[in-house]
Formats: sequence, C-alpha cells, structure tokens
Amino acid sequence: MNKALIKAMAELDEDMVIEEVKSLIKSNVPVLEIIRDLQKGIEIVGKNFEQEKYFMSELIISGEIFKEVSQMTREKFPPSTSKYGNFIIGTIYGDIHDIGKNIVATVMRSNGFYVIDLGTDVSTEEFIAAIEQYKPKVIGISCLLTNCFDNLRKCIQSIENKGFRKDLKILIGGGPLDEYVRKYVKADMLCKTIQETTEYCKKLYDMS
Ligand code: B12
Repeated sequence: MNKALIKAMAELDEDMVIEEVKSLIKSNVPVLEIIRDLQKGIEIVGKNFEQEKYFMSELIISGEIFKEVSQMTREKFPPSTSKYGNFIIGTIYGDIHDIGKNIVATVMRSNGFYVIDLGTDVSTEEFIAAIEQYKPKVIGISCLLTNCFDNLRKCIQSIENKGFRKDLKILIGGGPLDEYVRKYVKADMLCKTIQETTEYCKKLYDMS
C-alpha cells in the first residue's frame, strides 16, 4: 500500500499523483496495485463529498485525475488476440460513472476477451439487444448509485424474463455495492476487484 499515493489522490494533488504513479510504474509495482491505491484515495474523496467537505467540483477533478493516470497505465494492458469469448459491459441507466467500468473493460480485453462496451446510462433494451447479438456467457453491469439499484434489479429481471438467464451469468460491480445489493438485484456475482472479475470470467469460459 502506497500511503503517499492514497493521500495525494485524496487531496486532489494532481502533480503528486502523476509523479507517484510514474515512479511506481518505473519500479515495476504491479499496475493493479497502483489502481487499488488510487481507488482508496478516491474513496476518501467520496467520503469528503458525503460529509460536505468537498463539493461537486472536487468530485469532477478526482474523476479527471483518475482518468488521466489510468491512461498512463494502459500500455501495461496491451489488447490480446481474443482466446476466451465475448464480454458485454455497461453502466446501468441513470448512472454515468465509468472509470471502474473502463478499467475492467481494458483489463478484460488484455486478458483475451472480446469486450463490447455499451458505455454509460445503458437501457435494459440496449443490454438485451447486445446479448441477442453477441451471445456472451457473461455480462457485467456497473452501478455506483444507490438510487439506481432498482434500475439494476429491473434490468436483470427483464433479462431473466427474456429467457437468457439459463446460459448467462450476470456480474455486477461498483464501489457502493455489497452482498445485500447483489441478492436484492438477483445478480450471480459481485466483483470488487479486477482480479476477481477476470478469474471468474475465465473459469466460466474454461468450463465450456
Ligand atoms: C469520480 C466520481 C464521480 C465523477 C465520475 C466521473 C466518471 N467519468 O466516472 C462525477 C463527478 C461525474 C460523479 C457524479 C456523481 N456522483 Co459520483 N463519485 C465519484 C467517486 C468519488 C469515485 C468513483 C470512481 O471512479 N472510483 C474509482 C473506480 C476505479 O472504482 P469503482 O467504480 O468502484 O470500480 C472498481 C470496482 O468497483 C470494480 N467495478 C466497477 N464497475 C464494475 C463493473 C463490473 C461488471 C465489475 C465486475 C466490476 C466493476 O472494478 C473497479 C476497479 O477495481 C465516488 C466515490 C466512491 N466511493 O465510489 C462518487 C460517488 C459514487 N458519487 C456519488 C454521487 C452522489 C454522485 C452524483 C449523484 C453527485 C451529484 N449530486 O450530482 C453524480 C451522479 C451523476 C450520475 N447520474 O451518474 C456518490 C454515490 C452515493 C450513493 N450511495 O448513491 C458517491 C459514492 C460519493 C459519495 N460517497 O457520496 N461522481
């Protein structure tokens, strides 16, 4: 754990975050560890926002800093020639958070999945159309807002009503989600980290 990086991210010290990330990459610290610390830092930003120590502008800046440094780590995840199968990902309608989703998409691509990224604020109809077209074994839905949990639940229910659930696992992810939410929305799996996500998906395709 790199305390300096967590602190710099929490305090929105962009120059320091960039400097730390550059030096960690140079010292061959695994990129997923760097991302985990950035995530810890940005969680503090979120808490400060909740406690009204930070405002919307700080939330926006934190997102910009995170996006900038995740670009710096991209080259560590070169796309591979797909050896697993299709993976559809998107952020549920009503929610525009996409940093975590984009990281998951990049790492999944680099791990041999053909990733179809539907973007943010994705409707149930868009998820269903993509499932019909790409026939994946697994889809991932990102959700960071409490007031979108019901959207997630309805979307998953509609996918089930279409009869897709038999051959399809539904993964969910996003900072504020927990096991209670997973059960409430009836998803198959909640992944809190990128490693968990890639391992779970690889197993599914390896089993077939
Ligand atoms: C940056 C940020 C923003 C940025 C987003 C920029 C962007 N392009 O994404 C901006 C400024 C736009 C924003 C807006 C808002 N935000 Co905001 N935001 C955050 C913040 C600080 C960080 C989120 C983030 O990027 N984290 C870093 C990434 C890497 O982490 P992650 O998303 O959790 O992803 C990881 C895992 O969860 C997982 N994962 C993520 N998705 C998926 C998907 C799958 C399929 C899988 C398997 C795994 C997975 O993998 C990732 C890597 O480990 C969070 C705080 C927090 N604790 O999450 C608040 C937070 C999510 N926001 C919050 C709020 C309230 C809002 C606004 C409603 C504010 C407002 N008043 O307008 C709006 C919502 C607008 C909307 N309709 O969506 C609240 C939500 C509270 C709640 N319980 O609902 C939070 C929790 C802050 C807080 N503590 O109050 N936000």
